[in-house]
Amino acid sequence: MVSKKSKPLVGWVVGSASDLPVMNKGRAVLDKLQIPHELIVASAHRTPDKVDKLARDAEKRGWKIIVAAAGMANHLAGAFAARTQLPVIGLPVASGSLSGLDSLLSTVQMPPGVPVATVSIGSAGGVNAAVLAARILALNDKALLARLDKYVAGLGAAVKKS
Ligand code: RP5
Repeated sequence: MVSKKSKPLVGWVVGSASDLPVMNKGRAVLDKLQIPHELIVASAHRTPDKVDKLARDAEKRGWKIIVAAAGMANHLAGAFAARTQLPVIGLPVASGSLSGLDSLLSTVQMPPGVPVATVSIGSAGGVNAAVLAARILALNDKALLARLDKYVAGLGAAVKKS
């Protein structure tokens, strides 16, 4: 995304193609902030070898942060956090009969030493995953910090209008 030449700074992995619509708002924020990213479908349980390879190649691909989004008791974010020292943001998706509670718990309840920064369930969480990724990247990127400030100021303006 952003430019075909720029390496993706964020690897956004989803557990199933059926989860893709929930990702749109968050990915739109990354686009707005001009953060190059790539979207990949991979499941910790159904394509474990693909997840393993992605995690091990993450830094080679240019990724600085991983967003892992999936529904049910998915363990996708934890599978990445177990294999790389990159920060992992977990995004629970409400795709099962427990409306995302299963996903939330399997994402957030990590054992000590293997953190997953977990955001809220669904598209609002997707937006927060993108903004959190931007905040981490902005630690070393003043231009991005300026874009982030502008984005946050826009949020305030939206509240005033309503
Ligand atoms: C999870 O199982 C996926 O992330 C998805 O949310 C859920 C159902 O997957 P599909 O049956 O739609 O592929 O692993």
